[in-house]
Amino acid sequence: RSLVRIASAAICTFAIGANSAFAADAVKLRISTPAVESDWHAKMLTVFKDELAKTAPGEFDIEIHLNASLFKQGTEPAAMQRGNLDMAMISAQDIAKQIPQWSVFTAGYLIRDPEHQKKVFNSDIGQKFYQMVADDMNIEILDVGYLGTRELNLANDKKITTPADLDGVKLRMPGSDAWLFLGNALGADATPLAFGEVYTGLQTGTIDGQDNPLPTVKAVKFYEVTKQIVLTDHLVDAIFLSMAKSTYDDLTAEQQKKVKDAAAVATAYNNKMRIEDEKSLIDFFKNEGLSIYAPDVAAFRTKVQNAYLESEFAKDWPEGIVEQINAVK
Ligand code: KDO
Repeated sequence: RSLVRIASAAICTFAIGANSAFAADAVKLRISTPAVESDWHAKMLTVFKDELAKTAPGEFDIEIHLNASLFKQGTEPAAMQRGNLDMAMISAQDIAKQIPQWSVFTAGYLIRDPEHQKKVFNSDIGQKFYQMVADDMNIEILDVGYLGTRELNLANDKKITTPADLDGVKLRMPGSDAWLFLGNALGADATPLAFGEVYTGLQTGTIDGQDNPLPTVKAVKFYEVTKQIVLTDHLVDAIFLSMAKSTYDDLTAEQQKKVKDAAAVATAYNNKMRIEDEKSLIDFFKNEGLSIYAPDVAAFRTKVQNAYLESEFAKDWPEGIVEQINAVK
């Protein structure tokens, strides 16, 4: 293989100049995400790219496609599985469509905070669940990033305190069963819509609200078309920086290590920035004229946890997994 590489580099050098030799040999990595440029997980991809440029100069040619411009939200796992896409940031909800055990990580009020999230996925539990994704989906999870704690963000200013107050509220959720279940469990009428259509949906009134972490509410400017944020803290959300196994397995062991190390640097950057941002954003939204409500979180927690424990999803969870996750300190 290295002989072929040297030969192709030599031909390339001869044909189009010395500087192209590296580029011709570089592993192309196309990444697709619905994230907008100013959101931290989009910036995390740039950190990943910059880190590899330092640790493996000339070895990778990374293309980042934002705003779902390459693949629609939620179609990235299938694209990686078909060999049409190298990398994406996938959600537990995406994975749960193919691996039902993974729906445990779509449950509201289970993961307690970003630190708990990191510890769970770095533990044996995480390693076991990552292995399922490698075996059953042919996708290598490089690392977990904290997407943020999801809060309600509604177009009108009718005060929301308990799940009953959400009765009849058309709450946009991403389009999959796991997401819709969460929206309904909160007490709302969950309505599926792709991320890129949410701003207009709020503006035109086709939806009454949406849920996302506060840094995303800022990055996409949802505050321009909404009047309140309800601090339900209903899902400590994760995003998994992933690579098609077909791409990953073609890398040398050294490259695989560099890719994982770069993913760790990138997620650490994302997590730090996002956690800092979440602390300071309440004032930002207040200044933008939004009402910020502290609801009866215990009422939401009880309703949502019961809904999950009684759900069809829970039947697929590995025995004792909730207790094991709770026990991670
Ligand atoms: C969203 O559509 O609300 C969501 O937050 C779901 C996440 O899983 C993820 O796809 C995210 O959007 C996108 O990366 C855009 O920020």
